[in-house]
Amino acid sequence: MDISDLMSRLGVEERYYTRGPLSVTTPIDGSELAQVAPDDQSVIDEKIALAHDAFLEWRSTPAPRRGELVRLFGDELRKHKDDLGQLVTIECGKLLSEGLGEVQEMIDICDFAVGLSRQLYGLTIASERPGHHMRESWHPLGPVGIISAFNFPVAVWSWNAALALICGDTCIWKPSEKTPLTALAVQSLFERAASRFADAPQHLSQVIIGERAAGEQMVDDPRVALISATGSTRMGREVGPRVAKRFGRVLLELGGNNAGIVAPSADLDLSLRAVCFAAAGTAGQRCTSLRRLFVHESIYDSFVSRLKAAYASLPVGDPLQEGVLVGPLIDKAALDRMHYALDRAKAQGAAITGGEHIGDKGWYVRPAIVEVDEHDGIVLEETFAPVLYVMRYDELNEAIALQNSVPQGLSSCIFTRDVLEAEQFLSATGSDCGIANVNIGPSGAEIGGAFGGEKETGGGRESGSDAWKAYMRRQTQTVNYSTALPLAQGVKFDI
Ligand code: UN1
Repeated sequence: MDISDLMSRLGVEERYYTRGPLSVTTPIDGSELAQVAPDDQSVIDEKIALAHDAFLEWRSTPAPRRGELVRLFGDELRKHKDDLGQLVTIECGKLLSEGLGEVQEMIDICDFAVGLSRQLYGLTIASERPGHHMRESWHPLGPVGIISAFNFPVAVWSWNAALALICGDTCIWKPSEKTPLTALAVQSLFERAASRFADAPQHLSQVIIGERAAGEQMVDDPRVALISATGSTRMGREVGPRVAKRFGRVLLELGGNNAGIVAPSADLDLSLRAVCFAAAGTAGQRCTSLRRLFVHESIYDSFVSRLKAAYASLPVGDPLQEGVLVGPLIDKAALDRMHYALDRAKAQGAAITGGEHIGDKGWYVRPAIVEVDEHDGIVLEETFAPVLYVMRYDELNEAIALQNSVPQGLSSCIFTRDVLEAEQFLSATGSDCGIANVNIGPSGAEIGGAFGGEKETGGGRESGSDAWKAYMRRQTQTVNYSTALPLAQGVKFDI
């Protein structure tokens, strides 16, 4: 596939993607798209130094001015939405509407960040001492290292970068080695925006191209104040302790094993569509993809047979083609992991529908429905593929307990028209996930909410709400505007 026109419209010079030992392929047909050169240790060191120097300047640019840069970047994204969206599809294999949707998500978070740049509110606090004034202020933190995954190659970076930039931080991005081209394109658009911003320091945002060692170098560097890492729990388990060792900050958004409950009163047409999108959409490669489904036994047989029929008719194929709903898996390793999961399920006595490898180019599969009796074994693991484990339930409490009984805690949902059930699901004794939805699948979140989850999902929150606070440092300030020196808690120290 020739991407040179696309890359040139996105402003990426040929030398960045036509030479180097790292081959970039498209999952659409497995062909090579480009070759990129990894940054060596000294280049990475230099980029971190530049990000640190840029931070020292950027932190004193007023926040609403910083917002102006993000606004200009949002303009570039609007102008290049079609090209960047197409490149996302070519590089990671999601549907074209999803590639475009991802760029839309970037535009949305830019808009959000621009507004936020005038709302980085602190607090005033009532002091117990006369003539004293207490307040809490938020200050820029430092360079932020962003690790992103192949499945959302640009949107997840933008959640972090747009907030970090308006918070006065600078960014260093280590994209997935499977998707460096979209990162180079975004970097080029960002540089265009920065060139239109009077007095922007250079090097506010940079990309590191490389494999695992490149990420490790960034993670271990004490100049990088925050590491925001999105990806597998395995990756987070390595990143977390490494950053903790140097007392850096982490924001982890890791794996999910997201469940849905279809209750007796559910709108079954709506539930069916939602389940198909959430479990088979994006070829099951969202961290929020639906992986486990609990269906009430009174509707199980009719609902699951409709689900199987819908699955059998899902158009699988080239994600650039109109009408296709399921694109390819990212690579052969993903296909192997899917087959491994299905083999284990079979060994557990599951009944499997679908799951076949389709065609001889790219890594296409028929999404699989796996009916299991026991909520155990492979069902407790996240497999990044369209595998949906389906189980019966009798009592809502029991379904909620099972949904919560996995190590991950990202997203969850219930389909019901019974307000008591819906509220129970959302209550303190309901879903234990960071995201809980009613009559919506677990995936496809908007940027306005805080995004992330509990337990092995890592606890971090990105994107909306007050997630910005992770990118700033909090300072408690006390000012004595009297001539006396009263001590807190009534302590006496008269000299
Ligand atoms: C991810 O899969 O890493 O909720 C992020 C969603 C998207 C983000 C997913 N907005 O599906």
